[in-house]
Amino acid sequence: MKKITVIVVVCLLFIAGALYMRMSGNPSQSVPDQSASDMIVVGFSQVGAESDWRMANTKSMRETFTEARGYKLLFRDAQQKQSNQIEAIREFISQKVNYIILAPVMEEGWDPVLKEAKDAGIPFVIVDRMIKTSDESLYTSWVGSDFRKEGGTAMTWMEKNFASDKDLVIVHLQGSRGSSAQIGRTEGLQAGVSKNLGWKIVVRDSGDFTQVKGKEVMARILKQYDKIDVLYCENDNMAFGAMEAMDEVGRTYGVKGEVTIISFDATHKGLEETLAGKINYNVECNPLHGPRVEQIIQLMENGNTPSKFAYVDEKAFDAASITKEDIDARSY
Ligand code: GZL
Repeated sequence: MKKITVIVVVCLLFIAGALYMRMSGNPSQSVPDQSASDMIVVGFSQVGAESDWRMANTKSMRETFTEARGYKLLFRDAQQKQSNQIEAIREFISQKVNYIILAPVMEEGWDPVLKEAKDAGIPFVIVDRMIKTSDESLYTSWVGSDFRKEGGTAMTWMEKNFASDKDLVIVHLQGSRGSSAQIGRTEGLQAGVSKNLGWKIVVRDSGDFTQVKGKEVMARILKQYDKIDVLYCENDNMAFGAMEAMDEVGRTYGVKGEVTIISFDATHKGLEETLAGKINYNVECNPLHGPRVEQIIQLMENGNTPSKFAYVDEKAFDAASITKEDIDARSY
């Protein structure tokens, strides 16, 4: 009798153990990797999570490079630090990924690590912002925005709405200094100001593309300038912060206010504020790069050479004409 009891207890313990292992998802119990070797391994070094635009960009890349679609994505968030991006790229090289994708936080300082990737025979795709390099062969392809053109679009709108000789007090909130987005949008404003002699940039400071910094910088500027005609803000999140700062001291802005706001990105929230008349003009910067980068990778997978540069089409939205349908029609 005793022997049977022991056997039954042992069997029950074994079944319980097996059930536990299965429930806990222990890898040794999970389904073996389906042809893991067939997966295209993509290492993606992302700038960070500093803005709504960046989150939309990350979402587009994550939705594109999924295992169900044949990819293994190694995603690294650099928290807006180039040193973290360089470390991530070296990790990708050591892991022998098939492709390295870089959204560079700034333009300078990439050649050494690009060379290491080239020496390892790993194709390099740059996305969003641009890099400065002494050897264009160090990367295969770039897809992103024409930031100088975005700034020019904003100037065209300003010239339609402000006479060239009108005395304009302009406050300039720049993005992360040294990034292509900041460099191009700043060049656009600079070109407009040098053409329209009444326009004056009275102060320029960086909000690093974040809402918190944008608010902090604008709060300081509001103490120094009791008359501001235009806020030229290099992305929506800094504009949101600047609006908070103006609300706190009772300064008005937008279509019915003192300060005309020009912003960039045309994120969902940015367009809602434009529809509400709080942002006067919003220049789109399209973040949906996932499919574009995949197209480049697929070309290379099939032995073809992708074009070196691909600019995305972008538009702009005026508070005077934007509709709710314009916003509802967009995927971010
Ligand atoms: C632009 C992108 C910029 C956005 C910001 O392509 O690099 O970085 O304008 C983001 O919102 O932080």
